[in-house]
Amino acid sequence: MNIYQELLEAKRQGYKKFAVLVDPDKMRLKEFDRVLEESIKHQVDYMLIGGSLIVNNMLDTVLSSFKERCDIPLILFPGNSFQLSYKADGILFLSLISGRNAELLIGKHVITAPFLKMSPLEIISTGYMLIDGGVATTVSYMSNTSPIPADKNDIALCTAVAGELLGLKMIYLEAGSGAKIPVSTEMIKTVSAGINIPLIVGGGISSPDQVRANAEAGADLIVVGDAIEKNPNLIGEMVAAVKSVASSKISAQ
Ligand code: 1GP
Repeated sequence: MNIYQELLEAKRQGYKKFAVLVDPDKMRLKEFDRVLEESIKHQVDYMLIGGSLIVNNMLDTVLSSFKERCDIPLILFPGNSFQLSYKADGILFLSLISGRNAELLIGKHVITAPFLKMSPLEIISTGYMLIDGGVATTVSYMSNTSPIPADKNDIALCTAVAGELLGLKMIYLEAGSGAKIPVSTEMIKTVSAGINIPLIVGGGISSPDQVRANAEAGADLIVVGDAIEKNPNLIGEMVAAVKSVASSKISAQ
C-alpha cells in the first residue's frame, strides 16, 4: 500500500497518524540519531524531511542514513524547489493555497514537474495553508504571504474546500515551525468536518495533550518538529497520545 492509500485507509477506520519533522538545517548528526532511535522504538508513522532553507547540503546524507536504518516512510516536505531527492519515498507537492503568491501556487510546480514526473517518488498533492501562529514565521516571511487569521475558521474552511474541489489530495493546516499559538482545535474541527480528504496539522505543537486534542478534533496526521528537536523523549508519549484517540474511538463503537 502506498503512503496516500494508507492515510486514506487510516482515516476510513478512524486511526490517527503521527509524523516527526526533521529539518536537516537544525540538527547535528548526533541529534538525528537520537530522534531516529526514538522514532523507530515508538513506531512513528512517517518522517517528514524538510525546512525553509536547507543551507547545509545534508538532505541526501540524512535520507540515506535514515533509509539504511529504518523502514519508516520518508516524505519530503520541501521549503523550496531545491529540496528534492530520489532517496525519499514520497513528497508533499505543496501548493500554498492560503496565499496569493502565484509562484507558490503553481510557478515552482511547473519548474519541478519534469523532475517529479520521472522520479520514483510518490507524489502527494497537498493544499498548504498558513494559519497565524502569533509570531512571524520563517515560512510566512519566505513565502511573502500573510497567514489566515487564527480565528477565521470560515476562511480556513472555504480555502480547504476549494483545495479539495481542485483535486488536491490532502490539506495541511500550518501554524509555522515553533509557532507560539498552534492551530486551534476549533479550526481543526471546522475544517475536518468540511472536507473528505486527510487533514494534516502542524506548527507549535509541544505536548502530548495538544497532540491528543488535535487528533480528537479531526486531524488525521499530526506533525511535530521543534518540540522533538528539543526533547526527543516526547516521541513516545506523542505516539501514545495519537494511538489512544484511535483506540478510544474504536472501543466506543
Ligand atoms: C512545521 O508543521 C511543522 O512546518 C512542525 O512545526 O516545528 O513547530 O513542530 P513545529
